[in-house]
Amino acid sequence: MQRILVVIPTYNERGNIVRLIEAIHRVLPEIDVLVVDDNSPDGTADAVRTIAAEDRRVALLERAGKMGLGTAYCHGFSWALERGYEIICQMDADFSHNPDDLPRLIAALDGCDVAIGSRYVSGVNVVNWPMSRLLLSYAANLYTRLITGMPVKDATGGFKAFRADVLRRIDLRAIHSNGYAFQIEMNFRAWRHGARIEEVSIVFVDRTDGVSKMSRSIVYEAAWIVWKLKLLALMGKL
Ligand SMILES: Nc1nc2c(ncn2[C@@H]2O[C@H](COP(=O)(O)OP(=O)(O)O)[C@@H](O)[C@H]2O)c(=O)[nH]1
Ligand SMILES: [Mg+2]
Repeated sequence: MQRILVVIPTYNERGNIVRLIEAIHRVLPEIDVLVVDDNSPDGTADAVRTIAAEDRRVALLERAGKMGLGTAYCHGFSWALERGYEIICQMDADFSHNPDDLPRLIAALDGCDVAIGSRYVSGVNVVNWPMSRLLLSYAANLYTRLITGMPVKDATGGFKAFRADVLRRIDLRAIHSNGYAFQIEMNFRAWRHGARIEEVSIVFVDRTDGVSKMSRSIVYEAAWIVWKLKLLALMGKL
């Protein structure tokens, strides 16, 4: 049995996180869960701490304040590597990513190094997003593919599974991006390191509890990161 960890970043997810951890363990009882919370004002960390005190499969990493999704993941990934996990998954706390899809994502790693839960591998599998947000996401992915040449249809999604080796090869301390840019950067760096990437079809459902932390600056950051990555690659620095 491989040691598997799911990393979940949280900011004000009190209405979701406990139910999500329970749902994950209903599907995969042997999996461990790490929540990386940025001192959420709604007390998300308190809720997780209560579970972690009784359940050895659950751990909490607390940071002093909202420092962004990307660095939260990098902290979580480093934590996982230090503890010898062999497979590291990532997912949002808001049920946009269905825990029932985790087994398929993990199973895909039998034939690849990074498994990406993909909304666009078979048509468009997004439920309850406003058309404007869907178009933005779809266009962002076209743009990313065009500029970087990376053969990934859903490069901005946040539901993924990595073999630990891939994360070990990536310099996590060099990553400063957040939001969509972070997802693109991780895929790009893994791809440049020769990782085999596979997309697994998933359905993404918009959150029903809590609010999105999506902002204009996250979009600008993603638009810029593809050029930065391409330039770094051309200069032989990636
Ligand atoms: N630790 C941490 N988690 C964050 C931060 N920003 C967003 N998240 C979490 O990242 C996940 C995705 O964020 P979300 O707002 O749902 O983005 P969206 O799905 O693109 O609208 C959720 O689990 C959030 O709680 C942050 O600054 N720090
Ligand atoms: Mg969300």
